[in-house]
Amino acid sequence: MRTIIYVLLAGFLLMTAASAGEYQNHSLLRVGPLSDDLLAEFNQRGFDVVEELPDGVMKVVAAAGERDDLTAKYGATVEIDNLEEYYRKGLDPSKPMGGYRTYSEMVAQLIQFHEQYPTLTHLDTIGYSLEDRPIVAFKVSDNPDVDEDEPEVFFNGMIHAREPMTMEINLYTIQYLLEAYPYFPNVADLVNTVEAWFVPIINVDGYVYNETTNPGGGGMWRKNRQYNEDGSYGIDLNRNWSFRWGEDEAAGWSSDIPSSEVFQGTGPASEPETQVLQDFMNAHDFAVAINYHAYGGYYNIGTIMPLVPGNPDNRLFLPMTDTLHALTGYTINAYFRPNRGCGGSATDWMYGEQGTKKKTYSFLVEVGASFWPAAELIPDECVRHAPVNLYLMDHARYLADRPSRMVTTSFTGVFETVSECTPDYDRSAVFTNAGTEKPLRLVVSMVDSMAVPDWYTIESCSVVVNPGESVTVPIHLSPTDLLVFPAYEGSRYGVGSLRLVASTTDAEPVIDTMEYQVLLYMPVSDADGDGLDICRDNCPLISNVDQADADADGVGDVCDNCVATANPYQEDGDNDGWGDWCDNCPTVANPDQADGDADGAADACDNCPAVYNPDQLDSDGDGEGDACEFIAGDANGDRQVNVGDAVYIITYVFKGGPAPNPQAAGDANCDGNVNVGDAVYIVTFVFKGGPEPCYPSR
Ligand SMILES: [Ca+2]
Ligand SMILES: [Ca+2]
Ligand SMILES: [Ca+2]
Ligand SMILES: [Ca+2]
Ligand SMILES: [Zn+2]
Repeated sequence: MRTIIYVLLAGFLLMTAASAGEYQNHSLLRVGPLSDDLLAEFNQRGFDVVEELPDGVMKVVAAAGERDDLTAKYGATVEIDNLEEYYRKGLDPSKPMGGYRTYSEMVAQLIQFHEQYPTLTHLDTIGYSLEDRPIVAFKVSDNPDVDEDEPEVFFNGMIHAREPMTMEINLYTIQYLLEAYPYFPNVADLVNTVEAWFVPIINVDGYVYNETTNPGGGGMWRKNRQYNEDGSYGIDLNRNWSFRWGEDEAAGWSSDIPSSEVFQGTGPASEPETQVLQDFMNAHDFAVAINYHAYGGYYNIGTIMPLVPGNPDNRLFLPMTDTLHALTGYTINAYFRPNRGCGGSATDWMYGEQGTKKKTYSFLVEVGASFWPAAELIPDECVRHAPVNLYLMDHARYLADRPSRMVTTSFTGVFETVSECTPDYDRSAVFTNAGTEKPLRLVVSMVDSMAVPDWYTIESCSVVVNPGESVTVPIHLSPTDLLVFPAYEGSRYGVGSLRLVASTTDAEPVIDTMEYQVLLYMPVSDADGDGLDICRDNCPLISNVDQADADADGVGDVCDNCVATANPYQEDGDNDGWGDWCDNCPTVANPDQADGDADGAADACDNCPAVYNPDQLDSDGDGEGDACEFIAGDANGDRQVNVGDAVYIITYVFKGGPAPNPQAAGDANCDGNVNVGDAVYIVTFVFKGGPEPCYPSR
């Protein structure tokens, strides 16, 4: 497999130029508000609306072929004429793709991960694009070559070719899981009990096209590279899936006009990329999926099915969206474009298609604020989304046995955030058996991974609830022994779950069981295993049983960046590991704190690092200390050469007076020593017209 990929990659590097096609740039236009008639026509035409402002104004990313239509028919004004140029200017010109990985580099990275972690990873070509490039999927789990009976989660990016940050987020999460595995038991537990699959780039042809037309990054091609019958190129792969394909065409979210940025294709799953992904998901049992897009800063849980009033799955979606919002601050667009569906979208197919596979609780996220943010922003963006991916993996464990159909009941009461170090937690949950004809048995229990014996007490943990009746379940939780994984590295918070199960009391199959997830934010318990829970540990991630804190600033010595100086906030402006309050050079990173001449001025800050000059005098203000700019013969350092220097030398040599500083300043005749000869030389210079000190040797 590996060899095949290498060979294929080599081939593509040669192929790309030939497959480029006619290149056209994209523009950002401002449209509207439009009259109802014009809006209907606009929707029918199908444009890529990237932003909708409250007053009916829309921002549209348009291909060159659409621009004239938009300005002539809909009165659009051009905000950014050449988006490719606009984005390229924000990228580092010295780096290919502005610092984002290319398709080939992405594959090479996955190969490298696999070589480094063969027992935790599996690399698979799940199919081929229109132009015959491998669509590569990557699995992270224990026993990676076996399809174990474990919940599966699907992550992907770049179904749209101009959203490279989404590939980077996929790669970062893979890397995090693999690197954290040996160190964080909770991450290891996730990897061992869940099968995480990643397809960092779905639309490989589109991205390679952008690599070809805009090798410095900023390429704005979105669709795949299908040649359409009207001579245009490309089908929007996120309108081509076979759930409600083309159904909302008139509403404008997808289009049957080939040149449109949201062209749905000639039929459901007409494109090889779509077929590959649908086949892949049908062959697996993904409980949860998240589809990464850029940009916007929000989640979208599908446009047609979820969260329609009365959908019993709302109670499963809502706590998940609450958590996503809590982890990133992104908003939830449950009703994005209420009057327009998103026919043929991946997110809708994943959840809505329940015949060829079980339903997948699927999310779309629009990350960041740009198609091509500067590459320096990649790490922050990746770190922002990793906790979401970990959470979804964790949560998939409770959805793996999801029922294929739901009965109508309701459950209220314990959805909330618990603040840091809350000592105890008393809440109640109300369960109502509404709309069913059967008595239900309500069982409240911890999910398996949380089964710490004295973690909670629950009364009435198994009760029968008749149709139309409600019961109140008191719940007492103590955070002392919570077993949760940190929301992010070093976080004091974690995400835990409580499962309440209502099942029928007769012998019906388990398929009529209902499960409820209750998400609790709790302080992580003794993360470093030193026996002190996190609310009390003065160094929560490093084991320190003695809790020593010499300067009593609340930060344990093993964590303290100024062990002997009270600095509770641990400021470290130059980020060199030494707190500002004890850093011997707080403005320049100098982790070694070296001070070679032992004058108290660290070498990194010293204006004369090889000469002892605690006063750091710099009379001419040129940054070089006076001690380094000495005048030959100026033994006493008063910036003049006169008889006083001769006296100074005599005093030094014969009477144990202070040495010239630097020594060389006293060496008036430049013979390498300071002795009486230097005093004589100075006297001869001052009174008898002798040569200048060190003249002519310097
Ligand atoms: Ca500790
Ligand atoms: Ca301190
Ligand atoms: Ca410092
Ligand atoms: Ca010095
Ligand atoms: Zn997208």
